Amino acid sequence: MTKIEILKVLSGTAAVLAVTSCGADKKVDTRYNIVYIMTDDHTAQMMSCYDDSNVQTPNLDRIAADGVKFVNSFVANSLSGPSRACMLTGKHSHANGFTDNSTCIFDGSQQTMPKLLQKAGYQTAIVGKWHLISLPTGFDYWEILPNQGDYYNPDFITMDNDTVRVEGYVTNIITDMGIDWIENKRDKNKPFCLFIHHKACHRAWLPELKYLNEYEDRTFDMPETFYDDYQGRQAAAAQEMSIWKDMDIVYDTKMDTGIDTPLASTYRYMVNRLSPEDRKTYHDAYAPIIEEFKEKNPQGKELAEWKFQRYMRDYAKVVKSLDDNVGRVLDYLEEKGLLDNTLVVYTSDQGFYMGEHGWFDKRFMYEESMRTPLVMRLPKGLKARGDIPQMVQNIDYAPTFLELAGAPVPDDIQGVSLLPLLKGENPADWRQSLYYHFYEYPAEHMVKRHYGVRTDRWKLMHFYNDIDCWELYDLQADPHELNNLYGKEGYEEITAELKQELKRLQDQYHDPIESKLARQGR
Ligand code: SGN
Ligand code: CA
Repeated sequence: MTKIEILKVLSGTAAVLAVTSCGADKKVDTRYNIVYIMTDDHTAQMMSCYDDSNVQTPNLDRIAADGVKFVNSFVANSLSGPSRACMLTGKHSHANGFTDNSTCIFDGSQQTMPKLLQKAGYQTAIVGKWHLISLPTGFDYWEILPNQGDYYNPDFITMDNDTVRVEGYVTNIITDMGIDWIENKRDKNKPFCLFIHHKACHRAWLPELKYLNEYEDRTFDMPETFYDDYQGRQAAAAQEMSIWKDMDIVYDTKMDTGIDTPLASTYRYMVNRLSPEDRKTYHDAYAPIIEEFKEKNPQGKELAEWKFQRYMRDYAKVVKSLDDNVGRVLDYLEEKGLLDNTLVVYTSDQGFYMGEHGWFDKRFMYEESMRTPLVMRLPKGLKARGDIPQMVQNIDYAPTFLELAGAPVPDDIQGVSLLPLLKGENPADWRQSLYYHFYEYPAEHMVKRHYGVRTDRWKLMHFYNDIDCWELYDLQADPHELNNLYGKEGYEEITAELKQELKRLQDQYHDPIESKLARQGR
């Protein structure tokens, strides 16, 4: 038997390739593996290592406990497709071309991080939600949900472009597919990067049957901004994502009394995917709640608060299955002896409103949706532990994974590698501001187009298109972003500084928005 030599070296900023020879002709590449788990719409308020007032997520917390928790983690454009494109390319939306969910098709011929990993000798795979319209490129294996996918007995698009229905609950199935790829489908001589992209916890929050009754005795605390009046914030006043006004009573809160609402037929289609037996279990769970709802017939604020509780409970149930499944991945990696050599990343495609400002959904550059959870379990050799305070963004994942793989990071990648932070370093020149740009308007939820800059303390935003409004917040004095300081006396200097910083970022990232607006006379 030939002795296996392991030559893992962390030199300078890059993890250097290690090859173990195992016999004369067989080479095993022992560079770090990457398991990237991304959920949909899972927000930090519903993850106990960030906020334990609503739910417990012991498995997600395990990742942070054995590694790091980024406490200032943000997206560049708070929407699914755009966020995924930022992550894959390491570039802002205008640069990767996927600016919104409704008009874009991802150009799969462009440079992406999975392609660069493949070039560096990695095996790559993605299972679950894709949402970029064109089929995946840069993956040795993929199996994806069509568009948003379904919670119950979902369809998947396979690599031979077939659509197959898989029996079961979507979060369990996607996890099974990920584990199956690691166990049975990859080339075990190569390091791998697996993307497990969950549908959970996207609207309309359909729980796994075994958790239908979970959280039903819980009354969640209402956020203090639930009855926000949007004073001084025109774009916030114009949105259509209010729990009270916009949540569909059948689709979102599952009160199917037989009435027709705009989304009732979509709801029935989703539930009818269950087998007759499972459908009965489902309806039996909601039947007493429907009865109580009919009896109480809540109106006004009572209805708003009732909808809030329903929303929180169903969302929490969906998170519970998700947490279980993240635990399954961690247990599997541990059992196979892979954990010490694997970076496990957990994040979401954006944050979400859990009643703050009275809302569900995301899109705005306000904190709840610009933020996204980000925790990492670190492999041996990466020494950081605990909270990481630096501002990071989803364009940073691509350069991080490339650097970890010892692959070159192309100059046109706009994100910054997080590897120094994972090594426990405190780089003196870390970024002091973040750029954000949201485009999907006019569209569902009617959040106006806007871009802006966020620093440690300040946020400046410009809402444009059919509106021309600026907002300025002091995040220290006003963490809930209720008091728009733009144009108020005493804030001229900070406004000018932030406008300059915004221009610097737009120049750095080559976002043409200012010149476009100038041409339109704005
Ligand atoms: C669907 C949802 C919206 C949600 C978008 C985008 N409506 O269209 O509420 O904002 O997805 O979400 S639904 O009636 O289909 O549920 S994203 O996370 O995929 O960007
Ligand atoms: Ca999402």
